[in-house]
Amino acid sequence: FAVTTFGESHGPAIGCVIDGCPPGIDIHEDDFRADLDRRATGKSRHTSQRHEEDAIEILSGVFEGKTTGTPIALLVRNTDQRSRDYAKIAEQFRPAHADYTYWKKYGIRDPRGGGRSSARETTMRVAAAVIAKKWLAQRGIVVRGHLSQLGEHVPAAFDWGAVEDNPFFWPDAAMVPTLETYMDALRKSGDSVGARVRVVAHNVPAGWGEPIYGKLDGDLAAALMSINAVKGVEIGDGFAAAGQRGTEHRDEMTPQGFLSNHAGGILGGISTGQDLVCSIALKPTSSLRLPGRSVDVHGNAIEVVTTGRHDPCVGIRATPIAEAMVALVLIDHALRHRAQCGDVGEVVPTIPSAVST
Ligand code: EPS
Repeated sequence: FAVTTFGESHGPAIGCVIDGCPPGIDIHEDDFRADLDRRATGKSRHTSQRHEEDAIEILSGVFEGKTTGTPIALLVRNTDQRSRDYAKIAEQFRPAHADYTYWKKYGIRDPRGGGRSSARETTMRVAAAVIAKKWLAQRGIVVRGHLSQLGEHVPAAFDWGAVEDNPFFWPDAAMVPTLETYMDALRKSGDSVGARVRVVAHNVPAGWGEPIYGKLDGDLAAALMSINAVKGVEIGDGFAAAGQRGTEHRDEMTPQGFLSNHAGGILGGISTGQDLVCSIALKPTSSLRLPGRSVDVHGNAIEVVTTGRHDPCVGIRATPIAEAMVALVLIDHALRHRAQCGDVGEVVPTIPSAVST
């Protein structure tokens, strides 16, 4: 299950091609709406106010509502792109933005909006993953995520039921007013802030992943790190493992199942049958109204001020994107496992105390 995307933020359209999708999956254009809306800009005052329709057109690989096994091409036409001042931006590098590295690598870039490096591109990852999530769900596998840190704020309580009821994907409903006030003040200040997103995949069978080249955690790390603005990936306890004792970190086993889940559901690059748990850290958005020192394409010292429609925290919209990357890796490994071992594996019972919230 291989996905590639194409398109620029202010070009005519963005799209993706999916190769190796199993045949016979029911897919209609309406199926994409929910996840694309979860990711979209302009759904609350706390995100970019660009209003895109994000309407999916299925160009190939689906006949009479079912995938045919041939390459699936999906297209979304950009409808709210505005690039009035890009001549100025074209000469400047925003500090902490990919403007600089694209220029250094290619010597040319599309400076309209974020061009190819815009988070707009993640629309198509989410779209591709709608198909992956559907196939996984038919096997009982549910991939879901939530924001687990917004700047200095972390949830004081946890309830999956709260996550979809606020614009932050925040699992603690009582804290939402605090976050609203925090984001309003941040937006007014012109600054931005980082965030952390956690994703859990429930009912992943034991056995997915290859022992060395193609470890499940290695592929997850690569996929999650490929999301714009991601600076860190953790599996299970992640970096906290560096300070733990073996007796604390190990997940003891009983005939009824694992007693804990510090591993995040992966040992030796292969899924254990525990819940798969991973987190990403996203950096603060680099497009800021507050002036920052930089250089232009000629090497002159300049001061950069970025106007336009930007997210004060890209992490707020990253939950569906992180879920999407996890789902894409999981379906790929499920199909590889089936090719080698003959089935998609068996779900291991987990005792309730080790089920991840
Ligand atoms: C983004 C900058 C803004 C956002 C965009 C993400 O777009 P641009 O400057 O390219 O017009 O609106 O988000 C989207 C359009 C989207 O659909 O996610 C950036 O720099 O990443």
